[in-house]
Amino acid sequence: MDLPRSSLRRYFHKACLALIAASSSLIMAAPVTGATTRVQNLSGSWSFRLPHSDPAAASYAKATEWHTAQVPGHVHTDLLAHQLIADPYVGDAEAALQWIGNATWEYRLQFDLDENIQQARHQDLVFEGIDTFADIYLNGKKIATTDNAFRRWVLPAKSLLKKRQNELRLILHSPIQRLLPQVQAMPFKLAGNYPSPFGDEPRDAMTGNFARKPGYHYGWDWGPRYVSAGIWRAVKIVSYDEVFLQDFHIQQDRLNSQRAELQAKLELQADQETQIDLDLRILDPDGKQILSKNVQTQLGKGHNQLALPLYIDQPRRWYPHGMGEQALYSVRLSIRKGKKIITETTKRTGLRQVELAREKDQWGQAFGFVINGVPVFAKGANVIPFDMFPNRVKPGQIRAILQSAKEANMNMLRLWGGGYYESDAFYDMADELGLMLWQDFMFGGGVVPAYDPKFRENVIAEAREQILRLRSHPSIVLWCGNNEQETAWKDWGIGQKLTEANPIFAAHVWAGYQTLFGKDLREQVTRLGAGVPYWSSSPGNDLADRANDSNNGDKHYWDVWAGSQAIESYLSETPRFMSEFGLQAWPVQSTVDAFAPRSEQSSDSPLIRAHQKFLAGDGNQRLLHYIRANYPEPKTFADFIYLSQLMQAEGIELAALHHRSSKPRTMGSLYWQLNDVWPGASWSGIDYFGHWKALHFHARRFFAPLAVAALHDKGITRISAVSDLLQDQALEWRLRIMDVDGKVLRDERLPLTLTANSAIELAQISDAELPPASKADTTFIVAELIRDGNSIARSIAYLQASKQLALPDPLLEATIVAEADHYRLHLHATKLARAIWLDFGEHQHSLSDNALTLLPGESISLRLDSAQNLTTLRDSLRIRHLAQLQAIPAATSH
Ligand code: BMA
Repeated sequence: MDLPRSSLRRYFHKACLALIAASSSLIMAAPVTGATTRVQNLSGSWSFRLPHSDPAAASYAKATEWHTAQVPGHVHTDLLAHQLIADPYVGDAEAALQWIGNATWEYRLQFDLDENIQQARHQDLVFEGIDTFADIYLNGKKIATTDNAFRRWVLPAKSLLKKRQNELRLILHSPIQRLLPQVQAMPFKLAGNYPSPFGDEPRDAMTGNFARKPGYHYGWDWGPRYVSAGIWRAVKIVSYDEVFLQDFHIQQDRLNSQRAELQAKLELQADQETQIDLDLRILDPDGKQILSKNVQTQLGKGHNQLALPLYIDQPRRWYPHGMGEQALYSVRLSIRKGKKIITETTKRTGLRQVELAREKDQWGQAFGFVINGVPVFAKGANVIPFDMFPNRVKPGQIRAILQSAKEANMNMLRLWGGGYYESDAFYDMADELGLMLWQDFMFGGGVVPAYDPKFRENVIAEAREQILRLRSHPSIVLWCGNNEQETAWKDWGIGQKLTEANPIFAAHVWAGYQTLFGKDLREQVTRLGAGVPYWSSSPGNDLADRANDSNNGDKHYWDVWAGSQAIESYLSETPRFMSEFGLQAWPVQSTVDAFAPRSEQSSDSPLIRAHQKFLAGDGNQRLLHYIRANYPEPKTFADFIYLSQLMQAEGIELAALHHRSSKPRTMGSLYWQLNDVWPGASWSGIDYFGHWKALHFHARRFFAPLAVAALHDKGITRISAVSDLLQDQALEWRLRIMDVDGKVLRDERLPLTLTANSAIELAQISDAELPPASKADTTFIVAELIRDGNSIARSIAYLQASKQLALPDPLLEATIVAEADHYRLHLHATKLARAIWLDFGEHQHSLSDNALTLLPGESISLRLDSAQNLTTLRDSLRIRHLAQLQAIPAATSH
């Protein structure tokens, strides 16, 4: 939806310039460069070693020598770079690498001060992130101790810095060893997450919940345990003279299609009273300057807050993709003192309003997002970290995955709380791509010592810094206290068990929880979060009695998978907003090949099991349980990969289509999970290397703006049409009842006016009323939406489980032809070709579609991109489909 942007009128309201001089307090410095504010980057040639005094030194003597280190980085990746350890992602390296998390590490940098900062009046050493417990020494003097991987550390260093030969040294303590004594001393323990199976930490004294460090480092049910340490974000010296810009923010006071009322808010530190010139320019989303203004103002000594009102008439508002444009304005600020530039910086932001709809209605209490006044059904997935070692994540890797999310018609991602607050690049891309973000604070599960005021203070400082860093991003639409901590306490027996053991301590723990997640974090978000709503826990109902309630608030639904219930149970669960549900699958063959040789690929081989992390049971058995319920038995590991992906894709599709059909009762469907942290089995739709599993191809169809759902359950096929578009659609819908050989038993088309932003049930067809010639094992129902004569959405319902279908050989014909700069793959099926999967062995390629079903007599033409020549592609094309596993012995089917 393009908004009118003619007659832009704007002005700068000088009269309302507010100037408040307050007392001086050290606020985290914004990363501003240029002019008298200058930055020396201290990333680069660091060294690291295992100190000789560490108990591990005797066994790992080579690591006690100084080796070059990468900063930002992690000790695991530094050790790997020097081949001091095996690749943590290959084979079953994990157990043998646990000593690293129990050791102390020393990092060192020698440096000269850049010439242009030597005379600066202020020289601050800034660490953007340290994982986690460090003592920092500058030129032999201890200048700080750190205890939170999610915070920045700004350390005034002028008095210690020399022109030449400075030495910066960090001792990084083992997070386990640092916390273990205090945890072991507790008479009653707090429930943690996943105990280590490797013996590096006692199972009854888990330390992870006490550390402000990425929770997933301690092992999760989709990733390995690598309790890493490192200087994981940039290090620099920020120098300045008499005035320093600490924060710059564009506050949105009022916004509608007519007008945006904004304020440019500045926080400045001044050594003494002084006069400065501010130059502010606003560039519209096309980069055209729409405002330029100079203001002269007086700063008081110490901390100064400035508020400069701004107005934009007929603003272009930011929308999630699919609803409108991703309009982004840039505000350029230049601060001068006389002729001298103090600092120059640019802030990019989008103008949008976000509300969390919480109406009480006939079902309970709603949970849904309203953007610029328009209710939006959230479609997407949960995001986990992109790597065990964040320094390895390149912007291109993030972009490929976020782009894939957009391509699959997702409009929301939930950044789950067991990882870390993402890089600026991540949020910039989400703004550009129109992906709404549900941002958890970093609490992944279990119970934290929120009753400890020092712990809370540390979290509040972290929250404040992160909110200030991220509040300009229009993509962020929710701040959420934590993942699953409330439901764990209330529903998983954790609260009850502790109450039985020690009611006073339990009450203390719960009171701490309520203070941190009910009050402290809410206050920070309300005060600093630029109008973004706060939600105390997912799943939850904002601290109401019941935490994971289908009628109120958001829901995590794990009866399917964790509870082993049938996939059809998804159809009996109609939440207000489904923020987690999931099914596992193995990644594509080439990804499995990256960590295990073919000879080791079987569902119970040690290497395969090392990459199957589901810990609450046997993951491969759970996969087999779900495959066996619906599909033929896998005979080879390749079958297992194919069938696990098919089961995952069809299961999630069933749930997501049910959620979408239940709009407006249900207003979101975020499956678990979008991406992977390493190559292995998991709930992801995209694997570690960025390859789409069958699920992601399905997601592009089941999340399409216009969709049709034919959902068969208990002898009835319910057909619904869904539209996320904001205009009514004049369509037709087509219903066919046909068999696997192509015989059509019924074919009807009806006109359909699909109301904007709605879902409607079109028909209910019971098996009993199907045409007499129908047979349960060969007949199926095809529902389609038709626009201008073309099928734009399709859903197929089978009358019984796939393994009971009599699928014929579809007589597939495939041809590949070369076109200008790519290839085309033509496929034709004479009979029903169910669940086709195309690949080219080890040859890298990209196909415009995959994981598809062709109706009898149907053809499709796919774009194929590959660096390989035509002959190689023709020779290496492998086509899988379901009938192969049912008709032909599987051993010969791949
Ligand atoms: C959810 C998440 C994760 C977990 C996933 C799969 O509850 O919050 O903690 O990885 O389940 O079990």
